[in-house]
Amino acid sequence: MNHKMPWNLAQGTGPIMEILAAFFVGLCCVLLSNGIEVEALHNGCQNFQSHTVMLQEKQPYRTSFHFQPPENWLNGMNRPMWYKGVYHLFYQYNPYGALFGDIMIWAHSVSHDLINWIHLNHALCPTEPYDINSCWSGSATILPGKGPVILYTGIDSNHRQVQNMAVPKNLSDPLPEEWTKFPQNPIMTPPDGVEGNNFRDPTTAWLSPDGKWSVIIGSWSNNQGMAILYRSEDFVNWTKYQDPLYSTERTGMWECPDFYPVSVNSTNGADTSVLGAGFKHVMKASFNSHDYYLIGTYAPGMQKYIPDNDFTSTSKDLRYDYGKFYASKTFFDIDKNRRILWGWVNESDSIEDDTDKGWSGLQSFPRHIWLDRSGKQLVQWPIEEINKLHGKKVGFLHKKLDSGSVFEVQGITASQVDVEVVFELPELQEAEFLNPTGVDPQLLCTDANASVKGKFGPFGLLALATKDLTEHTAIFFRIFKGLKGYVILMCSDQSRSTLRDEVDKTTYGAFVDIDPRREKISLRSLIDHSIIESFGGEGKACITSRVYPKLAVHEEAHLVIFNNGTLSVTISSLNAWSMNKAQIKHKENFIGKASH
Ligand code: DQQ
Repeated sequence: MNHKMPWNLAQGTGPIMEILAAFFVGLCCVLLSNGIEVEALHNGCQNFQSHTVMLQEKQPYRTSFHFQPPENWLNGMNRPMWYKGVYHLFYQYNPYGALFGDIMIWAHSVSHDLINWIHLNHALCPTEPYDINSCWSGSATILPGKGPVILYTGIDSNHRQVQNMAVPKNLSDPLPEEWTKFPQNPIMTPPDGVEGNNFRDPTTAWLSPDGKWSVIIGSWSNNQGMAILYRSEDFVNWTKYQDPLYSTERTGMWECPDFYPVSVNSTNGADTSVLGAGFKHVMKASFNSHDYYLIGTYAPGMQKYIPDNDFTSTSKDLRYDYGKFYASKTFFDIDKNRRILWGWVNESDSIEDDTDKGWSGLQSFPRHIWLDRSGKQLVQWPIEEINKLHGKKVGFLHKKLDSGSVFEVQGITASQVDVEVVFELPELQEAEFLNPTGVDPQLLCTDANASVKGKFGPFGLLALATKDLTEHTAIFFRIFKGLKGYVILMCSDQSRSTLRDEVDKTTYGAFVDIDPRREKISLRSLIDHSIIESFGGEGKACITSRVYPKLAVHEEAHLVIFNNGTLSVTISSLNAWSMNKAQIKHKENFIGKASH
């Protein structure tokens, strides 16, 4: 059924942009001139304000430079965007408590630099039959020459997942804080064969060469995870395409899909609609608690995505992060010509402790993401703006780490630090043999934790460690000779991260696709009180963990380098920066610098 538009189309026909112009202008005018004041003047979020909790001063697990709301539960991201000189972060939020809630809303924060943030009023809250039971995830699309449109999943009065649309109430506002829901919502309802609880999380839309917009919705149907494709000429009336853009029997239900081009020969990003020989396409899906991705080719003529390699349901499948990282989204930062990835990093603590501390969930540090030169995987690296928070630096070059050595990196605030260490391995040929075929790196790291001696490794960092090392999180490498070259194993071992028992201490692991004969074995870790984000091989493998030391907090935390292998390794360089605290405040502190 075609939605009846409550406004006249712009004079002089054609095409899409005029229809869209009419949508924006018309929607605001109709709503305002019709005097639907509740809709026009409020977004209903005034009824969903949090009961402000005074969090205990100096909580040991609050972060200093990772984004988190002042209190309560945060989960998966809604697509971030850059608009009129300001970065916008929308996220899933329970305004009423520290656990996932029956009523979820879109919270909204803004930033000039992706580091310091201002919390604005909530953007979308359940008010209408089509979203009365929650406003779940979705994405923003910036319509060229027009402005942002949000597509989001509403949980309707029948508890069905439906897709809805919203636009800024005031398009001239450089910080669109109030969002107006489209009166004809929902614009998509679960199609035949798709259950009402398996139809969610619209992506940013892209414009195809035939002039139509496309968007995908995460789903599960006929035992297949899938990206259901919808197409539209006017961004208002959407038609389901006969086949999904991609589907597979080797995954669960797809949450928060993401689909975007990556350049084959540069680290630059590209707008979601970009096509051409110089680009591959990434398809990402969140399922089974992890964010998996494929690299492949998008054939817009056939409306098909053709991955270079399919999912396998094994540990060989590519993941953004091999630790705790879920429901992520990317966006194209047109200002700096890069694509940025953010993920939700959930707690590993007990429900009782989450409730007591009054909050749950963080955003990862924003990561610049691009296609590796090999074309086989993505690479991620903390955005350069992190330098703004760098405080005192310590560093050294060429230090030999004999077997059994342990030494402290002194002079930094070890509970909030950015550290990068590069290792050299003399006598590489001495490495033990490992046939990696069919080996799950996480199991390998679990079976041989940091206390188990090898030849080359374990060596690496002990983060958030007590002086006597009773508590520590070990992020380390083991190097093996493989069938063809070398095998680099990277582990994050949480088993001794805290003396507390009730915490999930799962160990994580990944193989890092580097050749130590030619490439550096490097490890960078962003350590921030209860989160450690680690980047191995200059961002080829990432592992994020949540840890809750009992003793190694604030000034009692230490950063230590260790080598528990029988062979010595050399640190070719180490640099560590104490991190300053990011400013994350409420909106009265925002000094608008947005451009019009
Ligand atoms: N969380 C949202 C859903 C999404 C899931 C609800 C991802 O839209 O599928 O808060 O964590």
